Amino acid sequence: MKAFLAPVAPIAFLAAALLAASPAQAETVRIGIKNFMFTPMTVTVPQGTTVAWINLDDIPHTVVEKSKAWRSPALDTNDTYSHVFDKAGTYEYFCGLHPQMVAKVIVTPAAGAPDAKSPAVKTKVSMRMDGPGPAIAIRAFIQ
Ligand SMILES: [Cu+2]
Repeated sequence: MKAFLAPVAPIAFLAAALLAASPAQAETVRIGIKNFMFTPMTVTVPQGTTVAWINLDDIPHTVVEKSKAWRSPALDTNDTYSHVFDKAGTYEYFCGLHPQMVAKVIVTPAAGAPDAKSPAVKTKVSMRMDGPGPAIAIRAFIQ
């Protein structure tokens, strides 16, 4: 038994080290898409949380932010889509294929978060609304 477990330890240590190195993405909250509903319909998470949606229906769904700041591709059964919420606020979203499917993510400010204190960083984070390209670049810059 020990022979099988031994190689796992260094990998677990590496995973723990990687998580520690990126505290802003330490937590992932999952939202199921089932019976044409996002479940739960409202989640409240601290800033920096990754939210992952999984489609549990037999038909495709998408996840689209209300102002279309971000959106998933069509998700087939068991497909997942993740978004990192690194700015506090309320984010309403819907399914682009079934617009009656609405839900929201409420992001609370993390204590000591850079954009809660520094106006300079706050300005940079707000540029995320420009589109996915700058969002990735700025996220990398902040981290
Ligand atoms: Cu849908």
